[in-house]
Amino acid sequence: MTMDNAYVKRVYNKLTESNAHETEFLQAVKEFFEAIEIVIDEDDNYEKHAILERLVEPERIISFQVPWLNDQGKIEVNRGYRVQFNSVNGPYKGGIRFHPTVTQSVLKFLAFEQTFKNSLTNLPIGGAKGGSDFDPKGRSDNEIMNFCYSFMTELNKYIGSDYDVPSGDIGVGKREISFLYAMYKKLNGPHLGVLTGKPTDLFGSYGRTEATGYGLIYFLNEMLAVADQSLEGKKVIISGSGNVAYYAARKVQELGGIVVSMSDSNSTVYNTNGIDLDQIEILKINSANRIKNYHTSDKETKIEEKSVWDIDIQADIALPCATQNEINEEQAKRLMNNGVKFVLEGANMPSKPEAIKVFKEADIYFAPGKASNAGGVTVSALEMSQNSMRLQWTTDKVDKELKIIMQGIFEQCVKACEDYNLGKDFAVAADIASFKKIAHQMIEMGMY
Ligand code: NDP
Ligand code: 2IT
Repeated sequence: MTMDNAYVKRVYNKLTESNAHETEFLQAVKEFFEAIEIVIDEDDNYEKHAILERLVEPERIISFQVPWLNDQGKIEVNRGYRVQFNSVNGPYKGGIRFHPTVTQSVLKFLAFEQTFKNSLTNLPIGGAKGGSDFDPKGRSDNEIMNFCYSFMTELNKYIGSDYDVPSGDIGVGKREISFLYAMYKKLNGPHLGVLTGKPTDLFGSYGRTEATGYGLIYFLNEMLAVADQSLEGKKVIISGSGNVAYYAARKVQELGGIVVSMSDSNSTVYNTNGIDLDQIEILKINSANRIKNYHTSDKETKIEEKSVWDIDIQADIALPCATQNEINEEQAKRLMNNGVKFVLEGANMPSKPEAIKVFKEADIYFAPGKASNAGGVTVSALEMSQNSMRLQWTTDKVDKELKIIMQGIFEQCVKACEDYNLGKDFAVAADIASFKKIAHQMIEMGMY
């Protein structure tokens, strides 16, 4: 795709000048602008109301120092951020990531995408993301606690249960959310809804931990149905072995699919007859454990110190669930050669633009993260509702709501495909459907 519309081109060129080093952010905006150009062409009101200029500028970025004490009694210092990108659709909402690759550019791309993802859920949540370049790997519980307390000592000034509600992302699960929540409470008194993804005994929502992975598979089910197929007997490549990957894998298996691979940043375990998810669970419980320690006596199970995308595995479906830009052009071609017909993004922006081009040329089914991984933030928003109502729904009720919302997102994509003659280009469809909603809200509110 190209950028032909003069307004779109002008805003993008200006953005590249003012954000020259923010490569991930520019990548996300470029992909989005190319997709929505067709809508901008239809109506000059978007330009009149400066919609694009306002959409690419975060409403606020908070950047702060995080000093903390390690187990050797030494002070370490990291950088913390919260990017409050867009509140048109409600209170800022989005995860917190702890990973050494976190930069302002990464968080801006994630918060930008979150704005549109959250709009697709039809729940009242705006877009945000936060995090730190802190590396939790190899740190003790005590160090994690010290870090989280210090992070929240500063962040607490800028968030609130009706204002900005963080949750988890890479490197941030229930343990970290509990520590963050504890410090928020200490400083501000009890505010149940200020973080989501809490453990259920702290009134987190049942089903939040599983939600992103399960939601991804509910979305997959809708896609398979359109193609007159089902998960039964399908071979599924999954990357990553964290929160999203693991629960996606469990749901695949529950619905009769065969998980043929999982990975971490060092290694991949694979077997075309299926891998043992109980082994992955054991590795997950001890976070210091790695895929290379996967225990098996099955001669056909192989473990290699390679990315899953660099290994030839015959499969029907691929679910990238690790991190951004994990699939390049060559790796996308390998997937096509190995028979993959469905690629659904569990991670945020895991496919490079060149990889997406390969998928589109091969005319396979492709679902962009902002549609297919929206299950996590969906149940986060349901956790906000439950906390406001001072009650807790059953797992079953949450799961039913999640399914309905994932189906709703799928239908919005199908409708945009029909309205704009997009074939099955769900990547463009998700951008168009969410853009039109947010732009309309902005125009209704005037300059906002
Ligand atoms: P976790 O921290 O639970 O797991 C991350 C997994 O991805 C680990 O297996 C990790 O391996 C691997 N990984 C991380 N970084 C890299 C890298 N640079 N190269 C290769 N592998 C890597 O995170 P989540 O499962 O929560 O998140 C995974 C993806 O899903 C992210 O893109 C996140 O933004 C997205 N997402 C998460 C949601 C949630 O609710 N948690 C909701 C929607 C999207 P290792 O242990 O070796 O680092
Ligand atoms: O990328 C995402 O959607 C998340 N990490 C979940 C955000 C949330 O607020 O639950």
